[in-house]
Amino acid sequence: MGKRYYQEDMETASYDLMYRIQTERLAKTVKHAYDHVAPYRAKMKAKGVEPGDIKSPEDLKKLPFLSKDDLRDEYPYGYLAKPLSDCVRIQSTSGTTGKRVVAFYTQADIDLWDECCARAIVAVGGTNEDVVHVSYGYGLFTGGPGLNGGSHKVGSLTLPMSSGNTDRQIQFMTDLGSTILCCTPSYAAFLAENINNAGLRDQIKLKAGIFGAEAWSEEMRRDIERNLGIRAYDIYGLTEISGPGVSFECEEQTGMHVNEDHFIAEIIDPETEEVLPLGSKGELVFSCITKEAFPLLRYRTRDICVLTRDACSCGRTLVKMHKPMGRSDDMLIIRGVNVFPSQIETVLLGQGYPANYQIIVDRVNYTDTFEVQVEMTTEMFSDEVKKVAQREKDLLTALKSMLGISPKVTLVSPRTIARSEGKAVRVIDKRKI
Ligand code: DLL
Repeated sequence: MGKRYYQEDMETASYDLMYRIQTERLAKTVKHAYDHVAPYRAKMKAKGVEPGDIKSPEDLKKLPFLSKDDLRDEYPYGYLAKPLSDCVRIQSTSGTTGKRVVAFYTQADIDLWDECCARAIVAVGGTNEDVVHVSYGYGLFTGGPGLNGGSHKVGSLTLPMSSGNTDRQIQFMTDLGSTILCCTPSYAAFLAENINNAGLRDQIKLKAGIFGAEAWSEEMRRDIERNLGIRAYDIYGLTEISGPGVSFECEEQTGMHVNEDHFIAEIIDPETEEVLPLGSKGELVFSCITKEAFPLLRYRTRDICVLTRDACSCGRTLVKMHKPMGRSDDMLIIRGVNVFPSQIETVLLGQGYPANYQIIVDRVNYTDTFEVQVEMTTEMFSDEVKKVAQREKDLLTALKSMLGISPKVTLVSPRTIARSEGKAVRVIDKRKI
C-alpha cells in the first residue's frame, strides 16, 4: 500500500473539528442558496425558515427537502447559484423519464470534486506510480470525468479509455500495465470474463478496482476479485451532488466513507421524512456545504442505506455508509411484494451463476408476471437437459425463500443476455400502471 490518505487532516479529523467545519460551511451555504436560488428561497420562506435559523448541523432538519422533481421543474437554470460566466462545466444524469437534470460546476467545484475522487484512489493504494485505467463513460455522465480528475490530482498516469471497445481496453491494459481499473462493476465482470477467455489473465498488472454507479453485491465483489486477481472497492456518488467520490471505500471494504467536510449525510424515513438515528435503514439525504454553482441542500437521493460511525481500521473518522440496498424508487412491487433486484443477485451469485441476468415484469389479465432470466456458465450449459431442469427448480426454491414470491426462472445459454458498457439493464418492467 502506498500513501494512505490524500488529505489526512480532513479524512482523520476529530469529531469536534469536523462539527466546527460543518457548522461554519453549512451556514455559509444556506445563505448563499437563499440569496441566489429563487425557488429554494421560496421553499425556505414557505417553511418559515431563514438563513439565520441554521446555526449548526442539528438545525438542518428545519430546512426543506429537495428532490429530482424540484430540479426538473426548474430545468435548466432554476437551481443555479452562480452567474453562468463563473461556470466552466455541466454534467447531466442519464435520466429515465421527462427532463434531464443538469448540474453546473465552477472551477472551484471541479477542484473539490477531483479531490474527493483523489481520496478514493489513494484509499485503494493509488500513487503517482500507478496507471489508472478509466473505463467509466466520458461525457455528460460523471464517472469518466470524475475519476479522470482524481487520477490527475494523485499524479497517476491516466488512461481516459471511456467505455466500449473491449478489445482495445484489454490491449491498453496489457501494453501499458494498468494497475487500477475504474468502471461499473458489471463492466468489470465483463472485462474479467473476456480477459480470462482470451487467456490473458497473467499479462495484466491490475491490483485494484474502483467500481460504482450501480448496486452490486458482496458475492459479485468476490467474483470480480477472484477473476481479476485484484481487490475491488466500492465508490458512490450522484450527479446532483457532484458525481463519484461523494463516498469511497477504504482497505477495510466494509462500506464507504462520506466526504463529510463537503457533504453532510442524513438518513430519513422516506414516508414520514423524519430524521432517523445512526444505524437505521432509510433514505439517504445529502447537503452540499462547499459547492458554489449547485449547492443543493437536503437532497433526497432515493437510495436506501445505513450510516454508521464505528471506528475504522484505516484511521479515517469520516462517517460510513453501507452499500445502498436499492432505491426507494427502483424497488419493484410485484403482486404486492417488495422486491429489490440486489436480493435476486445475491441468490444467483450464491448459487454460482454469473452476474448476467434480467428481471422481466409484466401484467397480464390484471396479474403481475415475474420472470428471472439467468445466464448459465459454459459448464452448466453443457450439462444434460435433466440437470438443467433441476437447476431451474433449485433456483426457484432459493428465490422464493429470499423474496417471498415465486418468479418464473429461465436459464438461458451463455452470452445471450445483452452486455452493457455502462450500467447494466437488470429490470424490464413492461407494466403500464
Ligand atoms: O452514478 C455517479 C458515479 C459514477 C458513482 C461512477 C460512482 C462511480 P448518477 O448517474 O447520477 O451518478 O446516478 C446516481 O446511482 O443515486 C445510486 O442509486 C446509484 N449509485 C451510484 N453509486 C453506487 C454504488 C453516478 N456504489 C445513482 N452502489 C445513485 C449502488 C450506486 N448504487
